This record gives sequence, C-alpha cells and structure tokens, in this order.
Amino acid sequence: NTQDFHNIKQSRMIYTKPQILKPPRCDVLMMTPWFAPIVWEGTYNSEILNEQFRQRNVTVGLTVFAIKKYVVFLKTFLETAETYFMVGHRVNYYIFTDRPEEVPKVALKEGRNVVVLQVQNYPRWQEISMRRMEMLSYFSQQRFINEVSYLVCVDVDMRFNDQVGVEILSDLFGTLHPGFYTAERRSFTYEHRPASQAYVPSDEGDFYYAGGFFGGTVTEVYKLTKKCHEAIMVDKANGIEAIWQEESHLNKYFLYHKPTKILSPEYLWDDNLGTPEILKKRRFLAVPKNHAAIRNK
Ligand code: U5P
Repeated sequence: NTQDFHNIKQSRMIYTKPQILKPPRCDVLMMTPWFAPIVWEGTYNSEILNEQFRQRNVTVGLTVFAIKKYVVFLKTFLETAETYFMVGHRVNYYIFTDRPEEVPKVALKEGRNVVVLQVQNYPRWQEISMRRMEMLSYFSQQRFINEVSYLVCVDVDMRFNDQVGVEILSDLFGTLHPGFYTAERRSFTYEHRPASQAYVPSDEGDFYYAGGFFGGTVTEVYKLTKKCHEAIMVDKANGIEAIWQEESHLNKYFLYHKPTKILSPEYLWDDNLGTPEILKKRRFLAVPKNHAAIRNK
C-alpha cells in the first residue's frame, strides 16, 4: 500500500540536520513550481527513505522490453540492476519479449524475481517502441496491480552505473531528458503539428521528459499508459505518427498531468554528452548501439 506513510515510526538515526540557510544544492533547481521534488545527488538522505520504504515492505516492478535483437542488452541490464537498482528492497523484473528462450539466466539476490512475459513483435522499430504503452496498460490492470506497489518503466539498451533507489518513487514520476535539461522551451522537440494527439503549443511546456524512464504507482502508470496508447491509436487512424513516437505522447501527458517527482539526468545519461559539473552521479547509462545493425532486425 502506498498510502500508509502515517503508520511509519522512524527508529533512532544519527545524521546531520537539514539547514534552512544552507540548501544542499544551489547549482540546480530542486523543486518545480508545483512542488514536485527534482531528484539530484546530495538532496536526500537514503537512510531515512530506505527505512520508510522497508517498513512498508514495498515491492517495485521494473519493466523492460527486449523485442527481437534487443534481447542482447538483457544480460548487462539485469546484472547491473542486481548491483544498483533498489538494493535491499523487493523487486520484480518484468521482461516483455518475443524471444523468451533468449532471456539470459542471471543470479538474483533474495526478494528479487524475473518474470518473462511473451508478447508479439512488430516490423517497425517505431511501432515496437510505441506499443509498449499498450502492453504496459494491459499488464498493469491484469497483473502488476496484484504484485507490486510501484512500476519503473525503462529502456533496455542501458546499464546501471550507480545507485537507483527508493528516492525515485512517487505517485507519478518522469525524467529530464539528458539532451534538453538546459534547453529553452523553443528547442524542446515536442510534437508541434496540431493534427497529432501529442500536439503541444509552442508557448507551453515545463520540461522535455525522456521516454526511457518513467513510473509511479501501478494505478498512475495504468492511467498514463492507457491515455498515451489511446492517443497513439487516434493518430494511427488519422495517418499521423508523432515526431518522437510515445515520447511525444508522454510529454503531452506530463504537461497536463504534472508528475509528483522528477528525476534529474543522473537517472538517464549518455556519456556522449560528456560529464557536466552539476552531474555528481551517472546512475543509468545508455549502452552504445549500432542502430542499423540492431533496429528492424
Ligand atoms: N525496443 C525493442 N526492440 C526493437 C526496438 C525497440 O525491444 O527492435 C525497445 C527496447 O526496450 C528499447 C526501446 O530500449 O524499445 C526504445 O527503443 P530505442 O529508442 O532504444 O531504440
């Protein structure tokens, strides 16, 4: 249950107290104008958070799609997740694939399980990417709601490189896209054609969110994925595909359903972008891939 914070009594713990006149970070925005925290290294105390989530005995579902050739990314993804993802908490890995026999066997720590969900594939990579919304909404309602409190939905061509823990969890969270976190609104690659359901007017938008890392409670992820899938189907019927497929629809959704927490680009980084001073940790990194060799295969 995600609503039972009031039943928690913290145990005695020794740490330096928060200082009203000394904010932990002065170099980055720590809070949105709608009072959603933006998660940066240095702004939270994992010990306090871990105790809260441990007491609630929370189980986290990590969903990932490995369709066609993308199964090659699963080994590194799972091995690094075992080292860095939700350490000390209960985790279910939900692996959506059309090649269940190619899912590698990875040694799992206690309280952690792999669930392989066989799904169909599609010829175009754009369609594979977009159909994730449909499958996530279907399985959220059918299965995840009975098994986990929170869902974390990510790309598979990635590796964990540092701690990703319960500090990310909230009713509805999104991640700042590493390519656009300092960009002006006019540079955000929202869908700008009014004919698409993902349309965002040029004078609107808070952030540009990444399609490769979002989540929340199962109920919130169900609402998000269902809405995005429906919008994608309307576009399809109208013969239009949003510029960045489901990422465009996700950005439209977050504009009008504000996330309750936002993850900094620490949670979705690409080393091709270098390592700026503000980036204290690179927690989840893109694995280089040869697009021509791996997409549409
Ligand atoms: N994906 C596949 N197989 C494909 C294309 C995409 O599984 O043939 C899934 C992967 O989970 C990938 C995500 O991380 O869609 C987004 O695609 P990309 O932008 O990483 O290529």
